[in-house]
Amino acid sequence: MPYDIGAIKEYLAEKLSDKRYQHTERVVEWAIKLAERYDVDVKTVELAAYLHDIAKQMAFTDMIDLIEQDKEEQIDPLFYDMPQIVHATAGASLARSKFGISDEKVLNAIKYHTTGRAGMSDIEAIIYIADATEKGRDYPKLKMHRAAAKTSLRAALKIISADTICYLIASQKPIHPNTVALYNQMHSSERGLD
Ligand code: DGI
Ligand code: FE
Ligand code: FE
Repeated sequence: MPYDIGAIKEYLAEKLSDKRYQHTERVVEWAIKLAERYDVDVKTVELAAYLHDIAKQMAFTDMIDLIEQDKEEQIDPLFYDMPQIVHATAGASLARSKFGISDEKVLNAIKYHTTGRAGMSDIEAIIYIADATEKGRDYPKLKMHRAAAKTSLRAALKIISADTICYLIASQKPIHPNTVALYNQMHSSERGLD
């Protein structure tokens, strides 16, 4: 699949703040390390990492328009209650429409990088984990989360999904079903995930 990483970086540098662009670069760097560690295709992970927050600084209504124009995506009614999650689906739409990305593995890694979901692929997990635990993040359990990422993708998904839900509850925010589904899958002994 041909894609132009130079054009993507140029677009990111123009559309994202310096801070957000630097976050993206740290996610790329960390995601590549995790891909090497877990024997996942590095080029696919690198592309998804660059693109993961491509829509992060778009206006809410522009993100909604973008998703509405994309035949492959749908407006989730919960977007209106959870504006922070919309950039993930909008990012997948933008990757499709602006950069001609058609690799579903990349598109799903972008789409599910914020909420996660049950049954995440290794590529999706790496983007979700690298995003939450890049070294510029600043929260008390960061060290523990990075250590979990080095232990196993599953260990990291387990602890990150739990802490995300704790954070959302502590801030009285609604929780998306995909966030809950990831947490439940990671905390289900029946499936032998512990
Ligand atoms: O885009 P980033 O800041 O790099 O990170 P992100 O894509 O993980 O977005 C984090 C935001 O998404 C943070 O404000 C929490 C929010 N979020 C994640 N899952 C949910 C959620 N917000 C709501 N309301 N519900 C969720 O399930
Ligand atoms: Fe994001
Ligand atoms: Fe991010």
